[in-house]
Amino acid sequence: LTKETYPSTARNQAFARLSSDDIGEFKKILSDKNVLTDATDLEFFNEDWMRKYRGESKCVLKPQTTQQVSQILKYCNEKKIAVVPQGGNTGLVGGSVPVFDEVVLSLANMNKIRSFDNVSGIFKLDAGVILEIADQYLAEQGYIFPLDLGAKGSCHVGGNVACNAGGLRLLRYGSLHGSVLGLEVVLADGTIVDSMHSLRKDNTGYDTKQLFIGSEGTLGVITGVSILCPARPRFTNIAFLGLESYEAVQHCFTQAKNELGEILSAFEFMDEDSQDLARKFIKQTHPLEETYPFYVLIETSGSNKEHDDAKLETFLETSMENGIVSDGTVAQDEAQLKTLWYWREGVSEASTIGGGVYKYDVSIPLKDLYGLVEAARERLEEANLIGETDDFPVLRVLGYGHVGDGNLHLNVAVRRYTKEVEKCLEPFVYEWISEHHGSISAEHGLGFQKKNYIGYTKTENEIKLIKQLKNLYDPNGILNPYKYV
Ligand code: FAD
Ligand code: 2HG
Ligand code: ZN
Repeated sequence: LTKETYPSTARNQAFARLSSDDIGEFKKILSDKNVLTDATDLEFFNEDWMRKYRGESKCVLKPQTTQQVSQILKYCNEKKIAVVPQGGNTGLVGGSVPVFDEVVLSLANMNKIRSFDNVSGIFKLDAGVILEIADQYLAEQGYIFPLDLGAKGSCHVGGNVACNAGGLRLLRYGSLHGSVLGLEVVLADGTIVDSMHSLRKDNTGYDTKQLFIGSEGTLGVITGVSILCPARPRFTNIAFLGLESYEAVQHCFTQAKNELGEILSAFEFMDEDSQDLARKFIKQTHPLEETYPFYVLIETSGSNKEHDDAKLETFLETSMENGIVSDGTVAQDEAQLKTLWYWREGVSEASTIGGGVYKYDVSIPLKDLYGLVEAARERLEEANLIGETDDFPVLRVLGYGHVGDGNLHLNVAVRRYTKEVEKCLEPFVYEWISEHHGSISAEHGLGFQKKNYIGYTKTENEIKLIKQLKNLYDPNGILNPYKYV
């Protein structure tokens, strides 16, 4: 985004500007090498994954222990120094980077696995462990992390919990609000709240950890996570299907639930525009020879190969016979499994191919879900903003996502960011969602991008409660300011 298109916000002058004394204090708490002030070292931490939002932080702190996080926050709270907690910096709503000169508190050096109980499946780890590393550790023990997403190679489990990430297997393992059993959190004033429990059931009053799940760094810094992990399924199948209509996608979902039952572990969809950009980005032969208006990726996971294969075969035969599915392919080995997943997971990155992208991660009741993509496309066409040549700012409107969870990713791929495109899409998209009883954020959070739009989903009294909680836990407002609270 350029100055002209960056959302307008003013620096809060109540926050102190960082002095050399402050840097000296940070160096006393951490070792010199964990206090970054060199401009080149700061670049990664100041800019988000989409290279869309950029801050001007002069200092990144990389604590190695919870005690150090506590000392840093206590100091910053007393001095009124604003702080942005940061995990792997893969968030997609501009929440993980500073807006002005906030200090970045990176959890990257808090990356130790604390314990794993291979009877109960309860896993305790530092917040800065990379999701894929956590899952690889579990794989060796016959278990699986109950969350998977395209950014697994960089995102942190603490970052996942902080934005209540959903991902590719929520359909099977549910939300982090269910699987997280406990957290270790440091509050703005440095207080350490330890609830790293190993209990599935605990009804002793308010479940305070839930407040931090999805709080996006505005209420406290998560330093430890205790999470219940399921046994790793031994056999996985993937089917990649072509369908003629969104109606057929919905029928296909009903049929998959009925016929695949307990082995269904993912149900994802992509439209042809999203696959067309993926073709240009991936530069390999598409899994299906012909093009279709819609594609569905189905994953099954179970413990008995013959049983799972037979179920999938019956499902495919029936859905082709009754015309729900027009064409399809099934992965024959591990390599094909990964390739087929890539045609779905790769769409997020492919959407940036033109130069920029407006991303809307939304929940909408299933019957209306694709209607938003059609409405956005029509509106951009009417405004003469979309076309095949460089004269038009918009390249393509894509619809894909976790349709099994009612979660659509509407991506408007652009050649350049312009006020015209933004005005055409916002608040139109949010109004449309509100009218159709959806949520303006399904799984990515609100961050900086959606900070002015929370009212399209939450009621006035809900917002009041959020503000009251923020004032209680962080009265100086030092944690992740300028974002949604
Ligand atoms: P960051 O981006 O660093 O931070 C995200 C937010 O959490 C920020 O507000 C930050 O301040 C806060 N935060 C981070 N760590 C902490 C902490 N320890 N304590 C307190 N606050 C903290 N999301 C989904 O839900 N589903 C998907 O399928 C999905 N796929 C993705 C695919 C790609 C290719 C990419 C780039 C992103 C995807 N995302 C998805 C977005 C997503 O939210 C994340 O990738 C992930 O959950 C963020 O983790 P992170 O460690 O990178 O957090
Ligand atoms: C996905 O499901 C991610 O691929 C990213 O949540 C979606 O980039 C997006 O809009
Ligand atoms: Zn997603």
